[in-house]
Amino acid sequence: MRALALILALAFAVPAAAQTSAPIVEDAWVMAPMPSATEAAVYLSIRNASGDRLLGASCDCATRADMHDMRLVDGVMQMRPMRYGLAADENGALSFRAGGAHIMLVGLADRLRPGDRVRLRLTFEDAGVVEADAVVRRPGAHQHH
Ligand SMILES: [Cu+2]
Repeated sequence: MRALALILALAFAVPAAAQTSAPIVEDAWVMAPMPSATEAAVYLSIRNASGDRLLGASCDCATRADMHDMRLVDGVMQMRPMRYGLAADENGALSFRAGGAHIMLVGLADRLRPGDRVRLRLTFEDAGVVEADAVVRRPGAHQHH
């Protein structure tokens, strides 16, 4: 009986251990858009030690959540679409920082004002859906520490 209990304990321990390596979303924030804007950029970092791939994102606050990169073209920063499917970098992290890659909320349902919160759903290949709240902030109000 004791051996059986041990086997059962081990059998249940494995999925629990796998869950602890699920990606963790940190410092999620939305850059407050202009009043007439229909899009807003989200920045966040994802601790992603297992190298899980980010397959997509969504928010009830917008029609779509696309992924964009920034690129300097003839001295002007331009956004260009990125494909989902990114895995973690060599440090186990995925970063979307102001001035760089971001998740673009397209087709905002309501005007977003500083202090508002939106709930993001990030879909990973292994971990499935991971939810995170993002606070709306003015550009420049976010001090990185
Ligand atoms: Cu964008």
